[in-house]
Amino acid sequence: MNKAERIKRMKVVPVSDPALAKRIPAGQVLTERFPILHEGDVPVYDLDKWDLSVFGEIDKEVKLSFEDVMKMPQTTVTRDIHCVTRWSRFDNQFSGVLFRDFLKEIGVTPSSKYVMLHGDMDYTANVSVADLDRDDVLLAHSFEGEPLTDKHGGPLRIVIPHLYFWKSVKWLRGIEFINENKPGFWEQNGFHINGDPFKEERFSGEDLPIPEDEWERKDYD
Ligand SMILES: Nc1nc2c(c(=O)[nH]1)N[C@H]1C(S)=C(S)[C@@H](COP(=O)(O)O)O[C@H]1N2
Ligand SMILES: [Mo]
Repeated sequence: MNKAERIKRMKVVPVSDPALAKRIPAGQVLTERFPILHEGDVPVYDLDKWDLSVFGEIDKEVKLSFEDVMKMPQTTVTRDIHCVTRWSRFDNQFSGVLFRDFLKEIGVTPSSKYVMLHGDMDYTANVSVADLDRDDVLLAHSFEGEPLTDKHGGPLRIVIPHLYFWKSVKWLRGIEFINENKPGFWEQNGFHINGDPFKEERFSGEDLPIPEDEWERKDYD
């Protein structure tokens, strides 16, 4: 495939409108497609056995079923997302439970400032409690009104739209409160501890060679 064909397949959208251009962080391109990116296999679940653990530096540890999560107050948010492999996508509508509401529902007041998110298959991402305590951070079970597909992290993923998308852990199974910030999977592998796309917090040290067509070679929905 030559470059022109690749770009066509990526459905990169040129943006000239300054109001829209402002929404694209430096070094990103806009795509209409929704690439699928992850390490390892897509897990297969029996929803009756699926659970979500909340543990670590909190007053009580909690284990929830999928039904427990679905019974909590539901919110829909529409946000832009930004992947460190350089694609951004506008107006993604996710539904689920705001992290904020989730904490209230389970009656947990964290005393720690950081969280390690745990996803299958052995994936982790670190994030601060402040980055989760916002009006648009969701434990999401649906995308555009449909249950999340397994490749996009169903039955439950977290969506943290204001950070690079590697922090939005798919197949979320654990929320661990920790006293000191420590790097998760990508953060241990050269990516930035915080990951704010508008500050271009991509790498922790030297730039890593992410091929230009890294995400283009992946699957899409
Ligand atoms: N459990 C898990 N979650 C994950 C990943 C992963 O490998 N495993 N990859 C992350 C990365 S690097 C990205 S860019 C997004 C991709 O989400 P998408 O496949 O829905 O586009 O998921 C993130 N969440
Ligand atoms: Mo990514």
